Formats: sequence, structure tokens, C-alpha cells
Amino acid sequence: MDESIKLPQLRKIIHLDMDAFYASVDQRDFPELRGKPLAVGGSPDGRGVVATASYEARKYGVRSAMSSRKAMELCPDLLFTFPRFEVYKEVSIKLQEIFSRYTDLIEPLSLDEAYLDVTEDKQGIGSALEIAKRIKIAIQSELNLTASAGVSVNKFVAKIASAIHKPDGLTFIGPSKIISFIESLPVEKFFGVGKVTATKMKNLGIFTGLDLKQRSEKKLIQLFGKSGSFFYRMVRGLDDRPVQPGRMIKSIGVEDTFENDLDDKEALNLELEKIAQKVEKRLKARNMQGRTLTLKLKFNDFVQITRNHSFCSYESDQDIIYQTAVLLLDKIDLQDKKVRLLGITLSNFQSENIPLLNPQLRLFKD
Ligand code: DCP
Ligand code: MG
Repeated sequence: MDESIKLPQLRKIIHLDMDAFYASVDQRDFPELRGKPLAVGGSPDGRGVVATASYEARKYGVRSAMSSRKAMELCPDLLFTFPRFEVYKEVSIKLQEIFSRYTDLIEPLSLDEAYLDVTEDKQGIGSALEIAKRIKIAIQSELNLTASAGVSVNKFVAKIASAIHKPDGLTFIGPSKIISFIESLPVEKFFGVGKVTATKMKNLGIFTGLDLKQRSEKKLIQLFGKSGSFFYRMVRGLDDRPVQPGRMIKSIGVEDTFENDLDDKEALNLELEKIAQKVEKRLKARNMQGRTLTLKLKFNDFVQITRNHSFCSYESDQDIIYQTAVLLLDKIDLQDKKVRLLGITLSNFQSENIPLLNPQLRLFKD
């Protein structure tokens, strides 16, 4: 036998996600908020949406992206704080520093969430479970916060595992348990299965991983397009997507050069509306929201100017993008010149380290 032939090594992947991130940081910094139902974002006057809720508030059903009005109906004693993005960002940088003691293969998904590949860890610890434990202890003792971790041989299972025992959870799904774990998963847990796909699956009698596994790849593709072959592979534990540290997006924008230069504000606003629509589409395709909007304008003499506005929250909504761009445009003196190009860009994302999603995976969003 050729001794140089090696069996492929199983990877060791950790998915780590902070618990009620913004709310926990606020409760840490303001002791009077501890043990209380807290919403970060939104406001007690009923305006705006909740960015996240403390676990005390979740008992009442308060959730991320819920309107403040609804949240207060569910929990009349709910307290609100204004998000402190700079503080959350600082915590996120410290988290990255803790992760980097064990590996450089870190793929941040947002400020509070990352994949780590510890197949070969820097300290030669060898056990991914042990590394996850040490990371959780460091986060507790150095940052005074809790995280939940999932440990497995691929991203798909590690991510699902990290949510199982939240908050302060640690869940290890080893190679011998992977198949039965995936088979028993409700379909909603599969990446890319939103409400629409879940309903479609249930109408077809597909409720769990095992039900999915009993359909051929051809059938799944027929039913769900490209996502079908993703499901076919995931349900067999065949997830070889690497942990990718390098691929960052700093901004997302759209610009349009007009066939005929424009000088009429109404016509320009109409163009901004179309551009805002496209920007929203691009942001949503990547599940991203930005805090800074930049309006770019080029005159017919090729002089170019930009104007910025920073929001209080992360935004991706086309109406907000449009209205903000209109306000910025309104303040610009066109000096009787014509405009040949308009552009809108969003930047300052939740994480400066947001990786590009695998282009193939974008198709799996509902
Ligand atoms: N966030 C937001 N708007 C959303 C969802 C999240 O602004 N619609 C922000 C606030 C969260 C942070 O991102 O604190 C992290 O998001 P998570 O989905 O990880 O939620 P949490 O960390 O708050 O709670 P969990 O314990 O469920 O992870
Ligand atoms: Mg979290």
C-alpha cells in the first residue's frame, strides 16, 4: 500500500455567537439594566424597531426587528436604550483578538458572530471542544459577556449547534452524531429555508432532514432550483465550504449615467428613487445594512461632488435610502449646471469585516 496516501482529515469548525449582543453589552455597562427586560433600538414612544432584546424581554416575546409599539404591547415594563455602535464595535475587535490566539482562520459574519477553523490551532491544543471552552471563558473573564458556541466538522452543523443551548451554550456534534443530528433537524433550520420554502416543503410532506434525504437530487433541484442541490449535500453532511477570512465588502452602491443630462430636481429625484430600489436589492441579497449613505453627483462639466449622511441605525430600506438621498440632493446648489450622473452608496456595515457570501449561496435566500 502506498503510505503517502492520506485519508482526508476531518475539519474542526467552531461557530461562535454572542448572546443578546447589544443588550448584554448595555446591561454590562449599566448595572441598573441588569435582570430587566431591555430593548436596544426603537423607543418608548412607539417609533422605530428593536435591534435586539435582552433574554428577560424575550420571555415576553420581544424580538429583533419588531416594532417598538408591538414590543411594548407584549412587555409594558420594557426599557429602551439607544444603540452605542462604537462600543459594540470595540467589543467585536476584542473578540477577534481572543479568537486569534487560537487560529487565523476567522470568518466574521457580523459584529457578534464568526466561524473559526481550528483544525490546526496555534497552541497545539488539538481539541476544538477545549478551544471553544477556553474562548468562552476568556469572553466571560475579559469582556464580562457570554457567548454560545457550536463545534462540529463543518460550518452548517456548527452554526446550527451554536443556537441549541443559547444563552451561554456549548454544543458539540461529533462525527458519529452528525448524520442522526441532521436527519432529525426541522427543515426551518436549513440555511436558505425561510417561511416560503418551509411551507412549500411541508405541503410536500418534507418536515425534517430525513424527509429531505429521501428525495433524489434531481427531484430536489426540480422542486427548489439550485438550492435543491445544496439541500441534497447538506443533509448528507457534505459541506466543504471553507472558513474564509479574506473577503471583505466595504461598501455597496449603484450609480447611473443618464442618456441626457438632467437639471430638473423632480427628474433627478425620480432617478434617485430607481437607484435606491437597486441599492436595497443589492444590500438585501447580501443580508447587509449600512450606517452611512453617500450621494455622488457628477455635473456635465465632469466636476464631481459627494455628500454623506450617517443614520442612527443600520439601514437597507429603499424608502429611507431614497428620502435621505433626496434631502442631500436638495442641499446641493446646482448652479444652473446639468447633472450627468447620480449614485448612492451605503457603507459602514455592521462589521467592517463582512465577508462576501459565496455567490452561489445568495440564491438560497427566500
Ligand atoms: N441586530 C440588529 N437588527 C437585527 C438583528 C440583529 O441590529 N434585525 C443586531 C443586534 C444584535 C446583533 O445584531 O445584538 C447580533 O445579532 P444576533 O442575531 O446574533 O442576535 P443577538 O446577539 O442579539 O441575540 P442571540 O442571543 O439570539 O444571538
Ligand atoms: Mg448573537
